Amino acid sequence: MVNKTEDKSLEERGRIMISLKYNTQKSCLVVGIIRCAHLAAMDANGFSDPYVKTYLKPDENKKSKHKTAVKKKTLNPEFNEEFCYDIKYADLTKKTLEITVWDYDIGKSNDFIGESDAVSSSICRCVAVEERVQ
Ligand SMILES: [Ca+2]
Repeated sequence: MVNKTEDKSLEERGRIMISLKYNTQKSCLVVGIIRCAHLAAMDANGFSDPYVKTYLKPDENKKSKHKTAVKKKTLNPEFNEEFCYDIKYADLTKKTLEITVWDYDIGKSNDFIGESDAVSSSICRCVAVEERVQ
């Protein structure tokens, strides 16, 4: 995993806690979006309406796109959602997991809050990792 936490020159946009597990019985990668903390405020009221999108790439059909529910008016959302990706264990090293955080807006396009460092799915042996959003 790329860890840029020491790099203070990058503006911090918040933190995201995720979990990565591989289920050998079902041959699937289980991506857990647990929570975010200290997200950037994108709305005039000083909050955001955050949700998280996950994407296992490369993926021509865009079938691997998932998103969590929107949490209204918070900078510290709790999601506790899991997404399963059917993939052979041996193929994990060919994939990259992209995780982005967005602010939901009514009537206009949603604002991008941040993206975690690319999480290589080859680190799926990790049970839980904390990633910085930037
Ligand atoms: Ca909003």
